Amino acid sequence: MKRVLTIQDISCLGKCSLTIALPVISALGAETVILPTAVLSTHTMFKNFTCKDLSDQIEPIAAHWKAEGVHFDAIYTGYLGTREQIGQVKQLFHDFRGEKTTVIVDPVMADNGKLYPAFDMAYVEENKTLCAEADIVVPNITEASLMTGMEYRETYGEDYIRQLLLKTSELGARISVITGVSLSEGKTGFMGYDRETGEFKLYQNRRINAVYHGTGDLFSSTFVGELMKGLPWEEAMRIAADYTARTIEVTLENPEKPWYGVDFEATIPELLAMK
Ligand code: PXL
Repeated sequence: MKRVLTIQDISCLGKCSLTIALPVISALGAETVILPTAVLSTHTMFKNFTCKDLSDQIEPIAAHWKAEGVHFDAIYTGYLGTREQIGQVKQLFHDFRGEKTTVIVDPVMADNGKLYPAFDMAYVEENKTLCAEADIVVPNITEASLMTGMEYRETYGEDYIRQLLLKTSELGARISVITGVSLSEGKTGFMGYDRETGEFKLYQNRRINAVYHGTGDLFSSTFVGELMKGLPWEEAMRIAADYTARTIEVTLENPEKPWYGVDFEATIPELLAMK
């Protein structure tokens, strides 16, 4: 069985980061080892959330795993708390990266043109150095524009996304994928670039007009789970895009009108059947 290490916060209530990565990657059939970087009462879109940083646990946990000789097929990072923690995560990459380990970095820090409340430009700079260590990076347009210094645009064409991808790939990862790319009315998806082959891959499916928290984490976690099944990256991404769109659709139909996260629990059976 493939074994994935995922490093991100645990927001106890809120359906994002580890509370998405653990069930989704496990459901897709890979053992999911978690390293919680902080415990929050909720994600940071709630008011008055509590946060306990767990940075001081990272090194002892890693030391124990090293002593146990643990191997990971993939290491996937999402929301991290501080610049110092990014440094610790880079050390983990060095400690646990085997020849066949795929490192996936989702540089979670911003969306819709804005940084999340906890972050500043110094954090962006540090995240660039994390992306440099990855095999695959999956920023959204806001994160890619912040990291490359390119202007953030709400309306754009394929040329802008290609430029953003080329600049993102200069950070160092072999594969760069920009998520939330909408190249025509009513469509959204991703565009990716493989630096070794020079190929661009574009996928667009239906766009559902709703914004929910945690959909980036759902997308990345599904991507990692599908990748571990042995799919080529663009196929794994396509399923992640289809599954995320379907889950948003189902969430919109919920009469309880959830606002803080999506009903991925309801769509996991569909995910398992997706090809
Ligand atoms: O979904 C990204 C995310 C993860 N973790 C925490 C967050 C967010 C987005 O705001 O606040 C704590």
